[in-house]
Amino acid sequence: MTNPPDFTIDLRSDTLTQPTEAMREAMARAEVGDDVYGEDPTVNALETLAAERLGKAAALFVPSGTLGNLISVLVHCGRGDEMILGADAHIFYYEQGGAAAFGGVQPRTLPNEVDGTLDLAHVEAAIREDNDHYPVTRLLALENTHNRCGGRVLGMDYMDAAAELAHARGLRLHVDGARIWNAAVALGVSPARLLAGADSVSACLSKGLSAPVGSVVAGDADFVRRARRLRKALGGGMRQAGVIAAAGIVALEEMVERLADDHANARRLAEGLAALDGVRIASSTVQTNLVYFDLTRPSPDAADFCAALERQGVRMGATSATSVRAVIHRHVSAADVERVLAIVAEALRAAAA
Ligand code: TLP
Repeated sequence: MTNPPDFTIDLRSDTLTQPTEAMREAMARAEVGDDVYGEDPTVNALETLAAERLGKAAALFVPSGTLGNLISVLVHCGRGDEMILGADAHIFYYEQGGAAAFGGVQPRTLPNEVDGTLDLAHVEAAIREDNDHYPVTRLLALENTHNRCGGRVLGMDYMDAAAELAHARGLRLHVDGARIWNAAVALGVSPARLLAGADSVSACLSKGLSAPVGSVVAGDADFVRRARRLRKALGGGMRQAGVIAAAGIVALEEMVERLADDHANARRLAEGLAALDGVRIASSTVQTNLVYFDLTRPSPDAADFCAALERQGVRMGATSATSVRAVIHRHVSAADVERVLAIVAEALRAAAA
């Protein structure tokens, strides 16, 4: 029996990031009030800052990305309305069908292209005509960066074209921008510009930006007024939430630019993986901090492979029988990436032996 390793490099998600010292200090000194009365100055400051960064008139602090998406969809759609989104969208794939369960919203899924986009000709064809048989199509939802499509970035021209199509046909555009900060850094544009055509966005503070809790949703004043009512109805009114909003302010002010380091480490990981026998990855498609790769041999399956890595101190997530996700974040250094590559190479050798 070999001893368990005395380190863990945890690549399961960027949600694992811990608050920084600056966040903890800001949390300790945060001025607070009852946010359900709109009287928490720190929450108000975060919402003002987030609205500005996202280029919208107003923003609302919410406990999670899942709640941010749910609230946004329910503001835009009534019961029986239809939303168009990708079959690999987080909203469709990972949110327990919340919009259908709690809002009676029918998802109309289209296949995601490998780059995370939806073919706009398919979108156009999926928009319902006015007909008594049909539901009313109200919403197009995009995801940027796209998680299940490998953290791919939807570019500015595509975002603009999607917004133009949606608006020309009377639809709203919601963006699940859990990692919109990564998309903006990768493109070298502001999130506000990237989201210029979006009617709403849900953006996470607690992923690569390292805040302990929270997301923001942003849109026009009417959207945010209705979102605030829904947040309360869904149990998301949080009273002295300035204690956590304080960390969100630090996240927006100090933690966005450094995402470029995560992207560089992710690229290095992808290139190293591409050189290994038993792995398939199109490393040139790794644009941000998510690295998905496939195992090319039937055995072990991805879950067993991850279990073997974990015994060597590396944690990744199996996303299907053959595919694995590794997420780069603030607690993963360039040296850690090299260590991970050596451990993966060894696990593959051991599996092939
Ligand atoms: N994603 C999580 C898991 O749920 C898969 C992760 O580890 O990546 N939108 C996108 C695109 C997301 O990736 C996530 C979280 C969410 C929304 C939901 O955010 P939370 O976890 O704050 O509800």
